[in-house]
Amino acid sequence: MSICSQNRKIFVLSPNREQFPCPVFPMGALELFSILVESQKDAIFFDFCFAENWKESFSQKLLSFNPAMIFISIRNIDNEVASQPKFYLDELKEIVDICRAGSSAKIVVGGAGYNINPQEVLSYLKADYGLASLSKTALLSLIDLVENKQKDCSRLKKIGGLSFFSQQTVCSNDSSVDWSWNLNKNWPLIFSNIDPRYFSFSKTEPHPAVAGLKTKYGCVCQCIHCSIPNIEGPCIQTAPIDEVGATLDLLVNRFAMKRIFFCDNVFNYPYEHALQICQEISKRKLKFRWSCYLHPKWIDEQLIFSMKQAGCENVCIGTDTAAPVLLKKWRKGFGQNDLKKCAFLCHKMELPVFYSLMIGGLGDSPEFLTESLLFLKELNARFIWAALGVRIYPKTSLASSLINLGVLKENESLLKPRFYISPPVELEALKIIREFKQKNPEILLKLNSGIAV
Ligand code: B12
Ligand code: SF4
Repeated sequence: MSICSQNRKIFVLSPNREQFPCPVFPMGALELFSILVESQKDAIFFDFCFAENWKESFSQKLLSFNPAMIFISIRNIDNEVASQPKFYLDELKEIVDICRAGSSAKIVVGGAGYNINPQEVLSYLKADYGLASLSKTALLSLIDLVENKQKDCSRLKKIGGLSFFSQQTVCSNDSSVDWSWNLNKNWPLIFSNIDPRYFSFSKTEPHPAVAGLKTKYGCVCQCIHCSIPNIEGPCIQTAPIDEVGATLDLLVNRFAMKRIFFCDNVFNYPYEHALQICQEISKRKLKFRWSCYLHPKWIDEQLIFSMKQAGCENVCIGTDTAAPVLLKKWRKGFGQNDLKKCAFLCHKMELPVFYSLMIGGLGDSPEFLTESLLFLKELNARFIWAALGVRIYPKTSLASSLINLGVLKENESLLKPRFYISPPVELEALKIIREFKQKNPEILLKLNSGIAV
């Protein structure tokens, strides 16, 4: 067979069907798709989110397109809810099985969920390859090897961040991941391939669609439980301000988006970047409402004022705890004074704050939980979202501490969700929360567990 007549079609799949708390744009998968289209690849995109009878419709599409390679974007492994855990990889396994039954395509997995635990995800799904980043060089090298049917291990080992099977064990080029994210994206192509149902915002819907937009990758904080350094790498990379402005313009003026969530892990770091985004929104006179994750450390009156001016309607603070001992132990990078200053400025600018608590983390106690709740009350908090139990992620300080304490075994699998809840809190948490709610009915306190309080 001549090289020209080879099948070079590529399928890009976004299997995320989770609708809670809202359907989220398959941004990562579409970014991958757009890199392939720009590189002259014959690619098509399939989104499972709103697909009815997804198994049949996908099987049919697979047969008619007959791809040589299938890329699967894995956003979530599980829902991080201890009392009602959902594990998404079994459905993904079904998708892989359908791909195997209906084609001889090579299957490549990647995405945030994949990066949390690359080797285990690859083994579980029995895909052919996993890629830790969206490096164009790595992507195109892999496609080239597959298209030319090269199975040479030494060539596979040269592809940064690639995991693959060699003699039935997973080999990983972990040390050579290229963490340079594509910050200049082909947004018109990405957005024009998004299912219009993501855009159909309605106030009456319980979980309205909100456009997600990421303006930076990475996080400089080192919270002990967090998986982000494994997902996005060790450095902060920011998108150029005019690029962010032009994308927002497109979302607001061409796609009529009324609400946007900045998906950055921390919106206000680097501080200057956040400030410039607000100024860019105001300069372009873009009218939309938005929200973000705010870190209480890097704020001042000018930033909060500019955020409000630019249409910010509320901010989410991943407080986790407000007890000083735990703020330090969990390496939150801020203290009670930062929280106070942040609450004061947001209150002054009439910017509602959503606080989130992580109940039952390492060293938590009924006293610390009470201390946190009373401190948030002192800050005039009106919305508190509390997670009961902490999802233990691999390669985190929390996991290492739990191994040292004998709670986890060395090398114990954390692929299927494992949660930690410190024993004294487990017994008391609901009682403390119910009492607090009763005494403070003006505070909307919700638990992620689905348990009514
Ligand atoms: C913002 C955010 C939210 C927002 C989303 C707002 C919105 N409208 O978009 C909200 C608050 C709604 C949310 C909800 C949830 N989230 Co969330 N979220 C995030 C966050 C911080 C950013 C996600 C994002 O937008 N990324 C931007 C896009 C561009 O990146 P991406 O899709 O990951 O793709 C990149 C790469 O991964 C790669 N890539 C993607 N696909 C592929 C495929 C291949 C083959 C390759 C090579 C590369 C590749 O390319 C992209 C590079 O630009 C991440 C943490 C993080 N930093 O990733 C958590 C994260 C994804 N969320 C997580 C979870 C658990 C949830 C919820 C289940 C929580 C809950 N119980 O409600 C829900 C699920 C919602 C849903 N419908 O799926 C977890 C998933 C981990 C896990 N345990 O599975 C994460 C990783 C946070 C964490 N704990 O570490 N989330
Ligand atoms: S600030 Fe958020 S993203 Fe950064 S390490 Fe802490 S929990 Fe993770």
